[in-house]
Amino acid sequence: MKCKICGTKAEVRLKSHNIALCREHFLQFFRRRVERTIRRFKMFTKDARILVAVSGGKDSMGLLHLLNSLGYNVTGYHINLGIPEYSDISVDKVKKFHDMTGIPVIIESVVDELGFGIHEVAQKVHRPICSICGMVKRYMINRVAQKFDVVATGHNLDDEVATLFGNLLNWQSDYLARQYPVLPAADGFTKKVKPYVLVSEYESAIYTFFVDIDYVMIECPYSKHATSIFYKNIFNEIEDHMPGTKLRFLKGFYELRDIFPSTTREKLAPCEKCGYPTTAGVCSFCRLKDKLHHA
Ligand code: Q46
Ligand code: ZN
Ligand code: ZN
Repeated sequence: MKCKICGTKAEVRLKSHNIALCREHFLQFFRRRVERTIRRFKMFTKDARILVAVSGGKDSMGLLHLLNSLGYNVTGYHINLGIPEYSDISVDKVKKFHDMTGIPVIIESVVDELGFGIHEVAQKVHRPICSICGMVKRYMINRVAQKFDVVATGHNLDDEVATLFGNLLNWQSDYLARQYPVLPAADGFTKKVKPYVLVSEYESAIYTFFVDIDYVMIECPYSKHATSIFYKNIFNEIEDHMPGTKLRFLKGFYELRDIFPSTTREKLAPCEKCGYPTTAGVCSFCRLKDKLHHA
C-alpha cells in the first residue's frame, strides 16, 4: 500500500475517501479537511477567542492541538466531574497536555461548585446521572464562554451521525432543526461550533496518535449503556459494506435540514440568582444547588 501523494509506504488507509496516505500526508489531508469545514460553515476567524471544551479524550484534545497548530487563538476548558478514577485520570492528562504544549487550559471542578462529585449529586437528587451531568456541564461551559467569542467541541462525524439517526428514529423535529455544526450566539449564549463534524472518529484518533498526545483511553464509567454507542456500531457495519455512507448521510441532511421548521423557543430572562439565561425565574443549576443544600 503506497501513499497516493508521494508513493512512500502508506500508514493509513481511508476507505471512505478511497485513498492510502503516509503519516505526513495524512496529517496534511486531515488539517485541510478541518480547515475547510471551519471556512465552509463560517465557524471562526484567526482573531476570534476560541474556547475548546476538553474532556481529556482523543477528539477534544486533538482538536485543541490542531486549532493551535493552525494559528487560532485557543484556550482549553476542562470540567473535573469528581468521578473516582476516571476524573483523576482525565485531569491528569489535560494538565500533562498543557505542560507539553503550553496551550492555556482552564480547569473547574464540580465538587468545588456543588460540594459533591457528579455521581453523588445524581444520587442525592434521584435523577439519572447523565441528565444531571449534561445540565451541569452546559451551565459551566456557557458561563466561562461569556469571556470568549466562540466555543468549539470535538464532536466528530460518528457522533453526529449517531445523533442524527436517533433524532430521525424518534422524529425529534425540534432537535433536527437545530442539529448543525454552528449554533449562532443568541439570548446571552456564546456561539457554538463543531469543527470535526466531517472527520470520522477513526481519523480523529489517528491524528491525535500521530501528533503524540497522551489522552484518556477509558470511557466514563456511566457511558456504557449509551444508545449512541449502539447506533455507532450499526453505522460502522453499514460503512464497512458501503464506505462513505456516514459522510453522505450527514452532508445530505445539512442540505435538506430546512425542511424541519424550528419551533419558536420560550423567551429567556436572566436567572434571579446567578444571571444565567433561563425560562424559569431561577435556573436549573441554582435550583439544583438549593436542592443539594436541603438534601
Ligand atoms: S454525561 Fe454521563 Fe457523559 Fe457525564 S456521566 Fe459520564 S457518560 S461524562 S458524555
Ligand atoms: Zn505521502
Ligand atoms: Zn442561576
